[in-house]
Amino acid sequence: MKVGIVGLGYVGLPLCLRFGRAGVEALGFDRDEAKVAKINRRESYIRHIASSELAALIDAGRLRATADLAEIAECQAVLICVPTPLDEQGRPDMDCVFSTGKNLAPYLTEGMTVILESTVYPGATEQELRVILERGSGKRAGRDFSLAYSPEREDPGRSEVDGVGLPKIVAGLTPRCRERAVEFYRRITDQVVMASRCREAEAAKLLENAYRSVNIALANEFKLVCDPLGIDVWEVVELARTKPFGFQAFYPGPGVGGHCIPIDPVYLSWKARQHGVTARLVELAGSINTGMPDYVFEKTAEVLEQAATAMAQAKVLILGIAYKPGVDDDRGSPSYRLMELFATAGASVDYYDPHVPAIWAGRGHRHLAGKQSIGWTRETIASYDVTVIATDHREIAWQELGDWAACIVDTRNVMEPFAPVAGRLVKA
Ligand code: SAJ
Repeated sequence: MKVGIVGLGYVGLPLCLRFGRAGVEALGFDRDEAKVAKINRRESYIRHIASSELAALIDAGRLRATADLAEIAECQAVLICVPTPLDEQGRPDMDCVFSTGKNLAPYLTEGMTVILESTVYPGATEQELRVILERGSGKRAGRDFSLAYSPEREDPGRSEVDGVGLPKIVAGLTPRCRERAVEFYRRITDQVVMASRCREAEAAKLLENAYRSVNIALANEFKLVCDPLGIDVWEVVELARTKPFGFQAFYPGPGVGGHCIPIDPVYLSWKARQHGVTARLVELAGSINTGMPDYVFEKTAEVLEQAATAMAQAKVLILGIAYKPGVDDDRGSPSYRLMELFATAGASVDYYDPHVPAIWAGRGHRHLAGKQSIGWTRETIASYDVTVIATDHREIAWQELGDWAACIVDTRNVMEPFAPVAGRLVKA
């Protein structure tokens, strides 16, 4: 059995490994020739995937990467795991999915199974991708080839979640299409969950992540309310989570980053508006989360003012650029918004992140491109008027920070045990 996987990122590459480990030949496709070359050189570019894992499968002839989609013709199934970001106007950007469909359609063969894994709005598989594949192949979905949808369930940064124990939702254009897709997934997971149609499966993925966005926004709103009331919102969450049922703890933060939670709910609300419905709660949650960096900036400005430090003369350190602890991924990180706010206000801003040595030019923050993480020394840390903790990476020496930093704004409630001198720690 040979499976093609298009898109070798944090979803596609682990899938290649899972199929390879299950004895299926995995052929990875990516338009980025540098990624293809790295994989074939047995070099992993994903933190939680060891190069030795690639090497073992490549040497066993069960993993290979290529940029040539024509090789799809050798596969019995092809899984599409390409990004579905937002465009400049904040609308769903389906270009990767549609161009992948258009480019692979000429190589579809009789009996092949095409499975979309990317997070999309409901209807994308049955109404849009299907048409692109049929037009480009001259074949009929559901008759000449099978078409299915199965939302990706990768959790960046938790490498032990290797997909075997994770239930996998699978839907098909027809029951036969679904059966064909299930045959492939049963090779890599013991829990397949049948969806009746693609649109329910597409919507389930969006509900999973809108649920997180809304609950994170609720925690953030509680922070905005508790602060003027002099209430410690983190203690409130800890107390509430003693309720063993009907409550799941979420925590306030400096904003919501990554390529799932800030984005997926917009695929839902955008589609809803196309059908005359406004997903008000989903949209409001997104705006609350988006506004958190501004709140942290304001709180820090107050701290500088109390220390009689003019913003234009202030030296500010942002601790953590990655969007969450334990990952080196900075996509959509609220830390970038924070840095921009301080820079616009005239302060000089640096960052420290053990996982992000330098800011990559492609991140859309051109003026920050190339900026490097500072070194971790007493002198350097002490030289900043204020340090804003944005991402609480486990590896950071919090006691040293507490001893060295002049003033700390803690958005992750990580500093309390390291008890900096009173008045030098503000939670925000
Ligand atoms: N965040 C908070 N407070 C919280 C939880 C998260 O401020 O209580 C922030 C994080 O700092 C981060 C952002 O929200 O900036 C997103 O955090 P996340 O924990 O949701 O992490 P993601 O974006 O990696 O979400 C992934 C998702 N996986 C997929 O989409 C397949 C999500 O469905 C998972 O539930 C999540 O990982 C997880 O459980 O960690």
